[in-house]
Amino acid sequence: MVEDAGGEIGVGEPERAAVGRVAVRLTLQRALRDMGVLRSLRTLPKLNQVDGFDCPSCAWPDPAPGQRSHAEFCENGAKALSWEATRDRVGREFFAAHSIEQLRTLDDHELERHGRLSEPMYLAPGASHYAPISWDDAFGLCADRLRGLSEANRAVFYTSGRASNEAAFLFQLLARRLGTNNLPDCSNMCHESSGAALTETIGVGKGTVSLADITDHADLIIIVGQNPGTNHPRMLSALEAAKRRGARIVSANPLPEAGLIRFKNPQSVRGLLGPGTELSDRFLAVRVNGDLALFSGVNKALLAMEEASAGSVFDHDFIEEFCDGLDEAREGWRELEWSEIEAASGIARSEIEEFARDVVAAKSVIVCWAMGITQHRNAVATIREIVNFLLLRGNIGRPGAGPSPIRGHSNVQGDRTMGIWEKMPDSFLDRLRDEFAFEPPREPGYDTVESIRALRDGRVDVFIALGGNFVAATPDTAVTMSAMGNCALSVHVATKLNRSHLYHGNEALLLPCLGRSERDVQEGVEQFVTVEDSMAMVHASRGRLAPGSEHLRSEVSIVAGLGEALFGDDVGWARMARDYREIRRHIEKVVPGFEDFEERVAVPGGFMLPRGPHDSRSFATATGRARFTRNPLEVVEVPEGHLILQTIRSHDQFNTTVYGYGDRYRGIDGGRRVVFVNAADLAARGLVNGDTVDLVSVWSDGERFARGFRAVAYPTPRGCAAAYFPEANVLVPLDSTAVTSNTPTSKSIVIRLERAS
Ligand SMILES: Nc1nc2c(c(=O)[nH]1)N[C@H]1C(S)=C(S)[C@@H](COP(=O)(O)OP(=O)(O)OC[C@H]3O[C@@H](n4cnc5c(=O)[nH]c(N)nc54)[C@H](O)[C@@H]3O)O[C@H]1N2
Ligand SMILES: Nc1nc2c(c(=O)[nH]1)N[C@H]1C(S)=C(S)[C@@H](COP(=O)(O)OP(=O)(O)OC[C@H]3O[C@@H](n4cnc5c(=O)[nH]c(N)nc54)[C@H](O)[C@@H]3O)O[C@H]1N2
Ligand SMILES: [Mo]
Repeated sequence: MVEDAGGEIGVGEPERAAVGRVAVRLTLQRALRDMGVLRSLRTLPKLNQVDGFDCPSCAWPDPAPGQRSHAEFCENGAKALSWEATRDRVGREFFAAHSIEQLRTLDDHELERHGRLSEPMYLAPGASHYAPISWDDAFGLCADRLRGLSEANRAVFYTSGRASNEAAFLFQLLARRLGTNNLPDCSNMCHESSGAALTETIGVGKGTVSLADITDHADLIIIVGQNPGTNHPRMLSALEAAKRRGARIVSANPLPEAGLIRFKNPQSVRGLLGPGTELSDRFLAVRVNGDLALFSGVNKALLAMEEASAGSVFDHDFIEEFCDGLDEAREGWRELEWSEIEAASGIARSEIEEFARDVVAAKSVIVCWAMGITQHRNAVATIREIVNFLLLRGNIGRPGAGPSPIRGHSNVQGDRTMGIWEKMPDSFLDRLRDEFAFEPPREPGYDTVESIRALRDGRVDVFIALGGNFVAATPDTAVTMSAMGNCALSVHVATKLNRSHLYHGNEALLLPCLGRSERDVQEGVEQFVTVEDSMAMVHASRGRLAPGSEHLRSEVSIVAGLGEALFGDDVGWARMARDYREIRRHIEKVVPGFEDFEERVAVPGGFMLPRGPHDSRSFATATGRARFTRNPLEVVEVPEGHLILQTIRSHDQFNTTVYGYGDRYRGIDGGRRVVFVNAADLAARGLVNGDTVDLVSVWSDGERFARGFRAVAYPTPRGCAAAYFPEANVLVPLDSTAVTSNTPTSKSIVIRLERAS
């Protein structure tokens, strides 16, 4: 366990409104501190502009080109940018001065704070320090170890969602050319459950709405399991626009998040000086893991209204023409008891019925969700039930309606589109074969959890990561850390030093790459890359700053360099790395929806990928229809005296990147080892606000400990608790995953509190 260097933890009142003047001031302070005046002026105005670069923070879409403001970014986007564009560097002197052992004692904030990685580094077997290596030697060494594998499946290729489409496409090509589908990615821990449920029920693993559906058309927007004020701040402007024209918002969350309550838009006088905009019209304090019960309850209430009103609630024309499976689903709602729904959701029947009346009063409804829904054992069932809810009233494939999973990393959706998935369909693999004239492997590869098991059991020799922080982001930290030690070589393509670089294989490589904000010039010609946002818009991104060091290479050129060292010029690696248009020409042939890629991405704002349900109400499911499903109410059993713990992001982090020790909206300051618990639950254990406790998670294979947390009395339902990711990841058992999607259950861990010894 690493103590954080935050010091004394301060606890104040949680805030009731998000953004406002404080956010604007803090944004500028942070940018000036990390980047200085010139870099701030050169970068901030280019964030999310058509001639600029895609914000490296979240995947929220950009408004149409004419409608963008001059400052199309948020406090947390600016933090992500300043963090990347910092003037500090981690070079050979830094590594010579710090052993791996010393670096392991630093917390996540300190590790990254030292600055950008600035040259390739190599850790020899048994060595205590990373030492410089040339790019050619690094590629040669990696190719040599890959060539020496007894079989291709002993290599794993991990991707984090910041990689561009071009880099991701090359990375999957490299893995498949080698002969493996072992392509785990952060999505396995993120929206995999959404992809699984949506593909089964509507035939496409993505959301079906666009930004205008939210801003201009929806009558009711439901936000569940998502904290937009922190994680998708620009969403608040869209919600404000929706409210202005009379839309209603219902949100369901175990925590009263500031960004769900009130928004003070920094772009408007009313927001800066006035009271701001009230956001949620109805706030449901659902229990952690209670959403399957909540949506089953609303659907049951809608069914009762339908029957009481002689069939005026459901959209019969839509159901008749486009759906199947309603009879079975209806049976499920009939059999479900209200007492079970109330117990599991923590919401009274009367309130669920009122919510159902909001729904019937709305012509068009959108449901937005994020990790509060996807990281549970019953996640896929919950999302299928959300689809049922939308289908009942034909809320899909028309303006202002549909499912909207709000994606995490800025290009996580695009990486999937490009083939970063351990089980891409045969149709994709066939086109890959035809385009590059080799036979790609067909057997499914390892996802994230399977990769950890394979590492643990000695079935992996080479682990290569295109970004991310595998060791810290994955569950069961102690297991993962020791599993990494079993491989022969670990390789990380990264911008900043992190924990994964310190829990390495027998030898290790650190390959430093350009960030989004940096100019990418290949053989004298400036290149751009492309990304896809949460709502399937594909657009160009061009960095503006000079590269952080002369040794940095683009992700594309690193992956192509590995490819060439390994295979020579079989598929034209060098050509693709010289001119990214070559990669886009291949993407056009292999990935559906990218016809005339180069021309269409040249249009300011880019283009929207086809999505059957959105474009023409066509559903590419097993039956060719949108599918109602029956989802029995299964919830996590919490034994007497225990709590159900969810792990969340503070306002001052991006996943495992910790910008600082505060969490302004929740009133926390100066440290991250806190656990939020209902005051009555503390009292019931003889504890008070401010006590130091150990968190003990309970699983069939034994107990796991996270020690030394400050208990914070907080307004969350009885029986629920919350702590920050990644500090709490030690508590998540590797085998505790969602049914079907295999996503770790980071939002429902059974724990007990013990007074710290
Ligand atoms: N600034 C910043 N932006 C980010 C990120 C970041 O770390 N920092 N991360 C990016 C990534 S990769 C992702 S995936 C997204 C994550 O975006 P979010 O999903 O908003 O992130 P979390 O902090 O995990 O918050 C989950 C929310 O769900 C609620 N919740 C937890 N359990 C339940 C439940 O059982 N039911 C319901 N209804 N609610 C529940 C929590 O109280 C919390 O409000 O954000 C992206 N954007
Ligand atoms: N307990 C718990 N665990 C979780 C979650 C949770 O809610 N609770 N959330 C899960 C989710 S939703 C996600 S998406 C995963 C995130 O898992 P990852 O994507 O693996 O982790 P990140 O923290 O986003 O990765 C940060 C690192 O990425 C590198 N990096 C930053 N920018 C770039 C770049 O442009 N290129 C390259 N090559 N590298 C770059 C830096 O070195 C930085 O240290 O974590 C998951 N883990
Ligand atoms: Mo994510």
